[in-house]
Amino acid sequence: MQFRRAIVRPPSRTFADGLTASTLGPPDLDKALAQHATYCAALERCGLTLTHLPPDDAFPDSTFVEDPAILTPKLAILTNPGAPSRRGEVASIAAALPEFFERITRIESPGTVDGGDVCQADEHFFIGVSDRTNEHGARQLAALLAQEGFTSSVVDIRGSSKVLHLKTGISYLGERRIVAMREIAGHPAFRDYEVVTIALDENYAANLLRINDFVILAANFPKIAKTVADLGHTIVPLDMSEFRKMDGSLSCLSLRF
Ligand code: CIR
Repeated sequence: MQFRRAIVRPPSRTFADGLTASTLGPPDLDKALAQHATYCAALERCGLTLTHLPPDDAFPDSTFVEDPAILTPKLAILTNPGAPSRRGEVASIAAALPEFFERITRIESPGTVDGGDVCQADEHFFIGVSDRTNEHGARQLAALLAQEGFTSSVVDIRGSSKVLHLKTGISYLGERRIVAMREIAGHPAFRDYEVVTIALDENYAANLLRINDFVILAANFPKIAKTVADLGHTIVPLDMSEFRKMDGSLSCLSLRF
């Protein structure tokens, strides 16, 4: 998959009021802004042209722009986020998309979907059913993707306490390889793929970003960094400490297309 663009939005002054189950303490906004700027520079290094949306104090989690939309080459799908406090984030993402997409549709209630539950692996999409994405939403999304020529399969992660979204626990590395936390690595949906299992003490690094010729990885996870480098990838490590405090990871911070 080649990506050319991404949409990003920096954390706002209300960032620390967002949803989180983490026990790592409150985030430092200045540090988060610096980490976000470094993240944007890394996307540019991977060859992407960025669209910067302004920070939005009304929505503390709005820096996690991945969740309100799912982008395919021809169709943009606005989601209906599972957390009520995040539903209002969809409007400003919707306003940013017509510049790039002729066809835009949406997930309708009672279906809910968070973009973080949707993992694209070339022509196939894994759709996580989670505390945020319900079965109704997953079915709507699968039908929309099928119309675009994509296959999909559902991965139910509701029993996985450590996994907020499917992509908290897996990433697609390209070349039919999936990186996965141990607790979901054996899921039958992945049986036709090579699965690289993350060491338990590196679970946070399961969310990585393959962008064109690069792999962006959370910094300080040496085992997965070595594995990915040994597979021939050029690694871009990024300090994600402040976003991790708000249950955020690398993929959440951009919409890539
Ligand atoms: C939330 O709980 O919704 C945010 N604090 C974190 C969202 C992370 N997004 C993602 O994994 N795609």
